[in-house]
Amino acid sequence: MGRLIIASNRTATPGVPRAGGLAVALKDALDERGGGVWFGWSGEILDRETRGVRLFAEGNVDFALADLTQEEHEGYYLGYANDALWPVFHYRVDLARFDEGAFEVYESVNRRFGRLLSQLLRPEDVVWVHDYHFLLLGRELRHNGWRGPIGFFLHVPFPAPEVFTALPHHYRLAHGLAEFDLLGFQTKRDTANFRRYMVEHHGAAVLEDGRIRVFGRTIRAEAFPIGTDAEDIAALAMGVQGVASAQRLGRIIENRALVVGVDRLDYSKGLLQKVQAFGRMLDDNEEMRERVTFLQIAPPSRETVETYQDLRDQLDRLVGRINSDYSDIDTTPIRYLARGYPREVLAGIYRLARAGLVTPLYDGMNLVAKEYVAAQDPEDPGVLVLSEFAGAAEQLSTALLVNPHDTAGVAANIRRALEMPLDERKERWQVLHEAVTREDIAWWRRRFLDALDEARPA
Ligand code: GDG
Repeated sequence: MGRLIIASNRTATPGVPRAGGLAVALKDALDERGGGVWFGWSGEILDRETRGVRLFAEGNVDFALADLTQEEHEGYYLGYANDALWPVFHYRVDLARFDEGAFEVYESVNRRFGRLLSQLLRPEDVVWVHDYHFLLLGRELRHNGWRGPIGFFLHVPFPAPEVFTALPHHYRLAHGLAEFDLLGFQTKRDTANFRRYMVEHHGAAVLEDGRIRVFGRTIRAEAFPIGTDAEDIAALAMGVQGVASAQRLGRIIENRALVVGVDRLDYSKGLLQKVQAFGRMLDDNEEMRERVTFLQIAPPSRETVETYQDLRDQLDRLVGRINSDYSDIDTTPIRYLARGYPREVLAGIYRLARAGLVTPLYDGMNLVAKEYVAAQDPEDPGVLVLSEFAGAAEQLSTALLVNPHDTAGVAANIRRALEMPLDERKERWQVLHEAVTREDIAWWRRRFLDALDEARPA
């Protein structure tokens, strides 16, 4: 079996213990195959271009890291990936900026990284590219003569063709995507969008076995819903630190039921709508005001981008308004913390929370939903309130599924979650738990790599 070569914008940090999740899963994948390379951006931004990659060996895995110049960071990362692709892939064409220069830099970084990566490849290797930063990396590897298998996994949604085509360069991106042999998406919905886009805009033919014939190539596109490290989360929730954090919070909130949300501070996560819905629940249900408290953890991301600063300002104001309406000398309805916490603390809090409120406007998967399920006490599980627009909704159908734009509906479901009888909570949770533990992160990576081993270039 050849080595596994992973390419992702950011890699795990060589030599530093991993907290869990994707970083551990990909490192396990590399180890399981007897070694390989994890290639990506070092996180360094330099004044001028450096040639080549820096290699760090960790056991039989090499981390190969390349730096970006200031201009590359602005055009490729901030400009095209985060300011054009991220909003369009999350159905926010209104927030996208289509800057010709940024696209050119995106293309040139993919070209340079493709060249650097191709120098590390050996004939039997298998390449696995991750996410929207590297849509053109497959094409660049082919330009550099690579004929072996290349898989691609998209962590964010693939939007409906009517939205994807808003990207002025979608045609070029489509050509790039067709150079991968296997395209993995989070959901059936995303896979269908991709297939429809290829058929309607590029005259693709879908073969009997589901493969797609387009631009003279035959490729596979399938759903590989990403999972979480469910057993680890459960163990953390019951571990010393998890229990201690839950006890500490439990003392503060006394006998109030806890509703919890954990989201990066990003407009795709529907934070404003969620807080509005919680406020609406308090407006509509006087008796609940004494009985419930909402903890929203929202670590800031992309803080230099204006849209993210605006979101932060709006959220600060909205939470402030609701708290000033409903706080009392000894109570605060919403605890909103714009910072991150260790995984152990999150796991303990998930287990304490009577309801998990995961209501993105659009999300590739949403791992918080799965982590919340994994952390519950089987004898007294909390209820997951989940957006129907999170990829996770395809697997987690016994959650309380909500439309995050429907403020009254979300408010009603928060209440329903808090009042749900134990039998129903258990029944719903058992189905969710079965899905989350069976289709966990190890299952995801193995399924993808098995499919990639079968998908030889045609
Ligand atoms: C992208 C896609 C897809 C959050 N706050 C803290 C913290 N987290 C952890 C969560 C979870 C992860 O970060 C976030 O994952 P999500 O899936 O919720 O969302 P994105 O960051 O947008 O990820 C998404 C994912 O890729 C994987 O394919 O599911 O759809 O958008 O694991 O627990 N972790 C710690 N402290 C925090 O404060 N330690």
